[in-house]
Amino acid sequence: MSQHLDAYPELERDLNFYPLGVKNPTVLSPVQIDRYNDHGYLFPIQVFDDREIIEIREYFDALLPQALAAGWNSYEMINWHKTCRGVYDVVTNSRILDVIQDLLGDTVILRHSHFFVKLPGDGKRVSWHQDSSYWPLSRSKVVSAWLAIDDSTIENGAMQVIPGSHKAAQIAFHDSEPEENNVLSQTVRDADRYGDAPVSLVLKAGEMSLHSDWTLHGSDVNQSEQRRCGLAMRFLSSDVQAYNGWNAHSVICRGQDPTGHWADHARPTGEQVPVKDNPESSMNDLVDSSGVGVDSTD
Ligand SMILES: O=C(O)CCC(=O)C(=O)O
Repeated sequence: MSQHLDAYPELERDLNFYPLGVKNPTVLSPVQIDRYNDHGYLFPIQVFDDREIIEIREYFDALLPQALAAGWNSYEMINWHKTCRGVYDVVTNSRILDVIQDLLGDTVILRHSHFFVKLPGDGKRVSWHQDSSYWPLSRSKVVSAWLAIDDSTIENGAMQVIPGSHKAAQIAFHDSEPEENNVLSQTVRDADRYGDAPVSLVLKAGEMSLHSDWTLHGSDVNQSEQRRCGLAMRFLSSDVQAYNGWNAHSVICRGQDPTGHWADHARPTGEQVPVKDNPESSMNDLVDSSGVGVDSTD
């Protein structure tokens, strides 16, 4: 399979890495912000206490069977904040937003949300990749928060990152081979060439990690009997522009978008599982994901 350097050459995106951080952070320390910019990730960050995360997990335990019954697989629950009040309430939680605001500034926009649910025995991995490589956005200035809904361990396939890899910005990638069992569709080969030795982001339920959109990351197959559920939330500010309709699923969580470019979905009134074969809800969301179910260059 051939190697690619840019999934959207026609968009002429700004593919540089931009360090983030405000002058007077309120939650993160300046040292933590420097670490994020130097290493391309930060963890663990405590968000929910035991009681709170148990409540969130129970909510998710009830949502997952409904998703599967509606025909979604456990990696396809994308942008459900638009129709499920419980998901919306997590992605707009003020403790998460306080952290993100220390990196992005006063305007915080949730661009999309994505559950990555590794079920025991599902055999799926997430091959080494960079998020910006998939996304038709410019500038590349997105911070991802990954909230552990279950404990995330080495055995159940915790996410791994290559420290410092974000500084290279776009790295060449290949189309994933079927035998990789990749949830997504791009693979960066020999990932450890691009930074320090891989670090496993082992998290307790209720903690989250942050990673830059250029940080090389991935995760191995779940080898345990325990589910590994994480909710990835992608945040940006109004100085980022989306192409191909990727501005349609957002929530303006803090501040304002003077450009009027970003959608601002309201808090859902209840719990509505998206309909799988509805092009309005499903296909846009699939194309809007990190490449789930679409070709490598989507
Ligand atoms: O949950 C995983 O294993 C991978 C998540 C990921 O690729 C991401 O959040 O960008």
